Amino acid sequence: MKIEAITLREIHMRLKSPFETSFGTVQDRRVLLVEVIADGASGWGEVTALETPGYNSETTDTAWYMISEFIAPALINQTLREASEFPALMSAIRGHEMAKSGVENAIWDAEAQLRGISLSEHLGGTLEEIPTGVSLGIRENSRSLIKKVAEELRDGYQRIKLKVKPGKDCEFVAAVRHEYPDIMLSVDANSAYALEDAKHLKQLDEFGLLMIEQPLSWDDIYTHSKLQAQIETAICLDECIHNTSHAVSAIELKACRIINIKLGRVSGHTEARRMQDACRKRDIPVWCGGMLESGIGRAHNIAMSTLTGFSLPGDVSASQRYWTEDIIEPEVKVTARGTIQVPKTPGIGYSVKRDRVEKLTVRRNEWPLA
Ligand code: OSB
Ligand code: MG
Repeated sequence: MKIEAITLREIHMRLKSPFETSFGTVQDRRVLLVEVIADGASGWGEVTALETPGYNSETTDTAWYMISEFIAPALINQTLREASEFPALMSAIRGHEMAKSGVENAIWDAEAQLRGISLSEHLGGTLEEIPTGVSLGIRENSRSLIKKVAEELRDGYQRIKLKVKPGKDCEFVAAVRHEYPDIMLSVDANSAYALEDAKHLKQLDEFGLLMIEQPLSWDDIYTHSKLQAQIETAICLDECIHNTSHAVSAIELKACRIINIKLGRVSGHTEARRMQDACRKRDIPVWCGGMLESGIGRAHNIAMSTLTGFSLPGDVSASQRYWTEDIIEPEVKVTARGTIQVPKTPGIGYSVKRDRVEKLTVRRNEWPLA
């Protein structure tokens, strides 16, 4: 596969409503899209970095810089035997997983199209529909949260995840659990607590949560092992896990019992596939996390979620939950039983609305350089 052209663009999209986490609130998304032309096929990828470095150290602007200065120049005109060779080609560039992932995933899309198969099949996925859940931002009070949970359950979602932070945690969880004693429920703290909060977090044990996601520091696996020893609720790691070696370390340290895999955080499909396999062999369930993606990132998440390690519902929900109009067609829809049907057409299986992308574009870089 010869990499003949690369286009990097920034598009602006406004979320239907603000999304609040323990590290801040986002509504106006600055999303980077990558289009790669390989042997004449056009593949698309999305960089899932946020606008600010509150989730991880990358941002829209650091990814723009890394792709423009290092990743695209190292890739253009190269010939790859397979998309899975991309990480080796980028091994001289440390970190910047989300920047790399946006580019690598575009190559996977192009490669699946060249083979005439869906990206899901190309990755080795087997599920024809994937179970899905939702992630609910922090709310003003538990009454409005319960109302939101009711809507999502009505739409069929199989698992509800509540964002929490100190001062907006146990009381909110207790209220939702009281209203819905039997739903699959979890919480996500995005690193808002410290080990000293162990006693406080232990109060969550009585609510029968599926998991508590990333309670402690974004870059500290070891301290999570100390917390996991003190609470019954399963810890799920998100922010801490950037590659399979991190995942194996966390499992062996007993720092978590579940892992969230995000394509961007782990640098793309090649590493995500390796990670889910390593977790499956160790009986650690994984699920697909979300980063408020546009349809392109969402389509990649759906394809990845068809791999056998993904045994829990992910944060992959309908386009309409986020956007008044998505940039792909058809938009991502969720069935009444809380699943997404996996497309069977070649590549990511959704078509990119080029006109709409063009309208939303605020800047662009192209290779080969003119
Ligand atoms: O921690 O999973 C997270 C959104 C932005 C940053 C981090 C996270 C999230 C979500 C939303 O939980 C997932 C989604 O619906 O895309
Ligand atoms: Mg998370």
